[in-house]
Amino acid sequence: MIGIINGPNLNLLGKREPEIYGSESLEDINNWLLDRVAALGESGVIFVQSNSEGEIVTAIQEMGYNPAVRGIVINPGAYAHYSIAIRDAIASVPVPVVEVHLSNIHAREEFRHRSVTAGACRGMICGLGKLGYALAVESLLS
Ligand code: CA2
Repeated sequence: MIGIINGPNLNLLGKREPEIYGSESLEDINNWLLDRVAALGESGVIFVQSNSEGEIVTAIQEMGYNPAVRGIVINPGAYAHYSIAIRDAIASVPVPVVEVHLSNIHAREEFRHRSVTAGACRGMICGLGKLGYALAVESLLS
């Protein structure tokens, strides 16, 4: 089982700013990812999207202490840039976590250059669009 967490505003994917985030919806990306995960021999995926910091912390804790979960992929959205609570939650769970950003946060506004959550993760992928989620899953299963 793999957990996929998407943070604030990612439910709007495909509706605005396609030049930055692409034209696919989060549901499109999640369906594409399900096939990619199945191709890697792992059938179970838990998807969570939340606009709320506390709900994301709870999702990390629940997935992170679920013995069936082999790893978590998280796109914390803008919380990556300032949420110590999400960083602490990532640091506190025994399962590996990989952070993903659709856009290259280093090529954007300066306030997006720093991720406070990435330092608690096994690794971080940014700028590769939806492929980043699949590569993150592959790394967690390998
Ligand atoms: O590149 C990413 O994946 C981000 O995590 C996306 C966040 C942003 O705050 C991070 O700096 C980088 C924002 C997601 C907002 O998504 C939207 C999608 C469609 C329309 C408007 C916002």
